[in-house]
Amino acid sequence: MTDRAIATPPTAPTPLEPPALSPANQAVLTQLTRKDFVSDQEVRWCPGCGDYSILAQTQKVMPDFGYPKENIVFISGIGCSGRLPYYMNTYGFHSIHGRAPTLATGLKAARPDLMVWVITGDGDALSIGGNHVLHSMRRNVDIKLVMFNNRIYGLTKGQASPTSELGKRTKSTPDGTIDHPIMPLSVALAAEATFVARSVDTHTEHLQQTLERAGRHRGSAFTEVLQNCNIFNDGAWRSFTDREVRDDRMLVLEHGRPMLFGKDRDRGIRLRGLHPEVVQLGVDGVAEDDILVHDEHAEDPYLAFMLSRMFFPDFPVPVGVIRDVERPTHDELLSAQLAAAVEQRGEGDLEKLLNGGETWTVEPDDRP
Ligand SMILES: Cc1ncc(C[n+]2csc(CCOP(=O)(O)OP(=O)(O)O)c2C)c(N)n1
Ligand code: SF4
Repeated sequence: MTDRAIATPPTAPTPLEPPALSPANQAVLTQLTRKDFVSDQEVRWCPGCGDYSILAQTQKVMPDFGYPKENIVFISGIGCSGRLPYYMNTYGFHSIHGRAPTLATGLKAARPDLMVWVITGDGDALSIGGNHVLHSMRRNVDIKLVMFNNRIYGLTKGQASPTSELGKRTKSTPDGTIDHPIMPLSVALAAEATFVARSVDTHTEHLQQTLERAGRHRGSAFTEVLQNCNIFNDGAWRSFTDREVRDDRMLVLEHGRPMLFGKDRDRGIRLRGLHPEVVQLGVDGVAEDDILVHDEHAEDPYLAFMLSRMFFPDFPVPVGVIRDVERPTHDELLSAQLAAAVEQRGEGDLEKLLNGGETWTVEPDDRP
């Protein structure tokens, strides 16, 4: 083995801990409320947009984390969702299209003590920024990525997005889109995100709890929020999120509890071979013991992937935490590797590296 042998990575990340503060600053922190996270900027979303609710819930959960405002950063790409950092009274970047995870990766590598949130849309995250989202997740960068999914490009006035349904007529697809839509949660799981969840803009209590869970996760946290763009795609999720139908058409996941749903919690999800099926308790001898029990910490992602594929009208739409597992984070691995390199080879010298002798000349004869 050479001295460059693969280092043993630290086992599991420590839960996200706020930075150590003096008692005086700690006292100030405990008094923070939602209002402290509201900036003085005028909110410029269309009246009735689902973004308002996501902003309000985000501001509401912030004091719970015990982080000073100065240690929290919101980074966005381009789109209506991209305006959110202006409205948070924290540090923030409104970056370029699809690149928020990239900026967040750099920031987290340089300042692991910061709590970093990435705000993105379905187009920003899955189309323009698909590559960047993918790699931030597989690296387990400690960022909380919240993707507002309105199934449309809002800011550019209603073109089809990667989550638009097949056949959807939009300004960019006047005869209906011919592209199969992406399931964002499946993408996040395939990309190895260590936390994957879904909530809805109008289900405010559930959204608040989900953001709180995402915020406490150490590692790459992907949260899809089903959001209504009332101007260009009104009612995209209404068929299963409306108050009158949601109990029957949504499955609220809880760790360790059977996957039951319905107003009377009398329907559930059972596994038949490799496929889920909806069953009715008491019919054909189905009992609660037959119903799948949700395990968000399962090491293998198979059932989580199954949940990520379930959708209305064939299935109730799962919401809540689909997966929450531990893996060393990117910044932990990077810090450990840097420390080991310095110990073995001493402090680096950038000047020496740049002016080092390892250069070569390409001769005309070398060309193929
Ligand atoms: C490189 C690049 N491509 C395209 C655009 C145009 N553009 C701006 S916002 C946007 C779509 C945003 O949609 P989404 O991410 O779903 O966010 P929403 O506005 O719906 O919140 C596009 C295509 C751009 N600004 N830069
Ligand atoms: S265009 Fe749609 S997503 Fe954008 S602010 Fe207006 S309602 Fe919201």
